[in-house]
Amino acid sequence: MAMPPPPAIANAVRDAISHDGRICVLTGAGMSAESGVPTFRGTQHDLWSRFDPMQLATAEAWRADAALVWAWYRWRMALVRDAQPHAGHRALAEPARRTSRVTLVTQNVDDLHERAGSVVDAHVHGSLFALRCFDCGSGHEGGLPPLDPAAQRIAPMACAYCGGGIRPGVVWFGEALPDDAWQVATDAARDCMLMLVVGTSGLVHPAAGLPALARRSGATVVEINPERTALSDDVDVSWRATAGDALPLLLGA
Ligand code: BV8
Repeated sequence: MAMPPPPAIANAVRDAISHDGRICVLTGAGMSAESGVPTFRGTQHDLWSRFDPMQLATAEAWRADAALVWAWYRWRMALVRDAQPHAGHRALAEPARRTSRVTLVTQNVDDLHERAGSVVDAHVHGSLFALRCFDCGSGHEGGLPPLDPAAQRIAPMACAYCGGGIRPGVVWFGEALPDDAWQVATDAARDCMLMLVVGTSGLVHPAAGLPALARRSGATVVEINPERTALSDDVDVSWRATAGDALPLLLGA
C-alpha cells in the first residue's frame, strides 16, 4: 500500500485548487498497467521487448506487411477491450467532473480514461479504435469482424470509399501528432499551475517535452511513477508510487 502523498505534493494540489489554478494531467502507458494493458518499456512482458516497434508501429511497416501490423493491433484492441479502468482512472475522473480546471492529456491509445468517466482533452498519440483509411484517410464507421486470436496475420478491412486498407487511428513513429490534440496539450502545459505526470518513461517525443514546457512556464511538475525515468531530474517532486495507489490518495483528499 502506497505511503500518503509526500506533503510537497499534497500542498501543490491544495495550492492549485485553492488558487483556482489549472491542473494538467499527462498520462502514459504506466497509467493502464494495473488494468493489465502492457506498457512499452520497462518489464520483460512489455510490448517493445516482444515486438519491434519499427516493424509494427510505422507506415513503412504497414506498406511492407499490412496484415501483420493489423493482426498486432487487433490483438492489442482485444487486450484493451478485456481490460477495466482501475481506481486511478476513476480518481482522475472525479475532480474533472467537479471543476473544468483539469486538462487530461494522454499518450495512451486505449479508452480506459473515457470508460472511467473522464473526458480526455487530448489523445496526442491517437486512439486504437478511431479507424480510418490508410490511403484516403476517410473514417471507418463499421464494426470489427470477430477476431481469431491465433491469427499472426489478418487482412485489413477495405475502405468503403477507395478500397484502401483500414488502419488503427494511432500515431505511428515518424508521423506527426494530430494538430488539434498537440495544440491542446501545449496550451495546457503553458497555462497550468500544476502538472501531474503519471506513468510515462518520458522517452517518446515530442510528448516527452511537455513537462519541461510546463516547468519553464512556471508550473509545479509532479511525477508519479514506481521507477525513475528520463524526466525524474527535471520535475519538482517524483513520487515512487503506482497510478492505482497514488491518484486516489492524492485526488481523493
Ligand atoms: C514524430 C501509438 C515527426 C502507436 C506511439 C527527439 C528525440 C529523439 C527521438 C525523436 C525526437 N523527435 C521525434 C523522435 C522520433 C520518435 C521518438 O520519440 N522516438 C523515441 C522512441 C526515441 N517520435 C516520433 O516518431 C513521433 N513523431 O516525431 O514525427 C514528424 C513531425 C512533423 C511531420 C511529420 C513527422 C511520434 C511518436 C508517437 C509514436 N506512437 N503510440 C502505438 O501505440 O502502437 S508512442 C507509444 O510509446 C505509446 O503511445 C506511448 O506513448 C509511448 C510509450 O511511452 P510511455 O507511455 O512513456 O510508456 P513506457 O512503456 O515507455 O513507460 C511506461 C512507464 O510507466 C515506465 O516509466 C514505468 O516505470 C511506468 N509504470 C509502470 N507501471 C506503472 C507505471 N507508472 C505508474 N503506475 C504503474 N502501475
